[in-house]
Amino acid sequence: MAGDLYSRFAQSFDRFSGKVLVEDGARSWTYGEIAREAGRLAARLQELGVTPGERVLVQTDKNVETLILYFATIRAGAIYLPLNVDYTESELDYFATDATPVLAVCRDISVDLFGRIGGGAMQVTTLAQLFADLPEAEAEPVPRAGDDVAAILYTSGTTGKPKGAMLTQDNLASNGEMLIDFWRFTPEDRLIHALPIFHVHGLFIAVHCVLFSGASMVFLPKFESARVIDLMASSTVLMGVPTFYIRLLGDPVFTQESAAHMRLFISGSAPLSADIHRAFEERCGHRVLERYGMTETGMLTSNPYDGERRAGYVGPPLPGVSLRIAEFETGRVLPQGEVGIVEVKGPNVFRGYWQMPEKTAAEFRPDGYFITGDMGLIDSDGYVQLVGREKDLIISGGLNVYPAEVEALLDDRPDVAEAAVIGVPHPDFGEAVVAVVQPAGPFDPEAVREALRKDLAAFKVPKAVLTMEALPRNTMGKIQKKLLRETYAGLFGG
Ligand code: MLC
Ligand code: AMP
Repeated sequence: MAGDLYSRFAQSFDRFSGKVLVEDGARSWTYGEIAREAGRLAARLQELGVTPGERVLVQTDKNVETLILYFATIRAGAIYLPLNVDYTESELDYFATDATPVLAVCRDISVDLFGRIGGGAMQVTTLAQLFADLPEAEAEPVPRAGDDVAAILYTSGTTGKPKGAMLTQDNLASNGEMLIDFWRFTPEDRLIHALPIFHVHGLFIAVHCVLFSGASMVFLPKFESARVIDLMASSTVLMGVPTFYIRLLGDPVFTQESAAHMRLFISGSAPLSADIHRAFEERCGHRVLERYGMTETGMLTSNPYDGERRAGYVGPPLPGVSLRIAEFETGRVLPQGEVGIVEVKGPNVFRGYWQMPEKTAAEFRPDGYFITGDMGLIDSDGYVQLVGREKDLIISGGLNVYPAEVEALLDDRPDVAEAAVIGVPHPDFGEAVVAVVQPAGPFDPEAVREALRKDLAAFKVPKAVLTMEALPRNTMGKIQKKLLRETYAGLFGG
């Protein structure tokens, strides 16, 4: 197995040197050009004191320079730490303080903010500054061991603060290598890249499938259905979250003809409803290939390329992934067909949470299986069906929101006696974040939403804040979130 991630990058950079790797609206870059820029940028990172194992924090817009920065960071042997551009100052301060990066690369408008956070210990720069007068001489790739950390991606938790998932060189290299075979990527492919590049899906899954196979991609700043439909005539693959497919179906311009040149539509990061799956096939003749993964593990299961792509199922475990269903409380492995917690093991499973050995230990079974927090079953054909989550988590448009984080901010307010944050069905985002509040006096829901915006990224801010005289509780005094979810299921039209 590849082991060292940059060696795997370099293999493609050399082999496909003259071929286009990426294009945006303005220009295209060949594999060779990207490799050369990554080599020069790695030299710049070294000039700035970035040494192997140091963290490079990145909060920039989606563009090709950021992609080169990712390659350069790996080439320099450092750890890439990408962050959602939506994060607020308090969220960023936590990440910077926890990860102690040596360098932060941010947008021009955030330079002052970055100077204030993380104890002021890191150097702060922008893409423009980094790329100005790059050294001519490229840095030599720094060799790394397979279990050295290549990237840290923060995921929140049901309790407490976000945790930095440490993904190793081999986690990323092995998952990418397996996927290009499984999904049949070739140098003839052209991927429509409309996902953000601060998550596993857009950064590792999409980019590595293209890079490892010698394919090319069109980098879009964000998903816009009209642009995506336009590009289908000259592209072959779209990778996205269910909201992409919902929005394509909402666009009457999208027809069988629009999709005639495409070979594959992949969906993941959130459940794709069987209805959307069927409606998509009816509209354009393609059966979406749904797969399942996590930040901590990369890709875990996938519907088959050739066999039956079953609506409402995430498919069998991918090659190299061991997946079992167990009883959550005891870890007892359950027989086929029974619903339990999904547990996984394989070369794709992360090394642990950054500086949180206890939290890491709590999420692995003694025999090394990682407890995903997802509930599911394996059917008689070996297909995995996810039926819910043990973890209290809302997935909105493919982005995770942990109710506990929003509830903590609400509960701190003097006008709130108690709050429960739930996910309710939403026609565009799949699930939407909703807060149900028991007020402690005069209460203005819009003012509350505005206040939350200061501390929370926009996607975490409840789309609705509702009030109740008293939150429903069970006999143990616990808030009955299930009942709340049922009560408000029709809030956004079901
Ligand atoms: C944006 N908003 C969202 C949102 N995205 N709200 C809830 N959920 C979301 N996902 C906010 C905006 O800030 C704005 O708020 C309002 O909602 C309307 O935004 P929009 O213009 O409609 O959103 P848009 O920019 O079009 O983005 C929607 C989206 C995007 C679905 C295209 O969120 C997206 O690309 N999601 C993909 C996320 C992803 O890559 N997940 C993979 C995680 S990895 P306001 O208040 O300003 O109006 C993983 C592992 C795996 O899960 O298995 O893949
Ligand atoms: P993240 O922490 O962003 O990596 O989110 C991972 C979670 O997304 C998983 O634990 C699942 O709950 C969910 N997820 C990913 N893919 C799918 C899918 N195809 N269907 C249902 N849930 C999914």
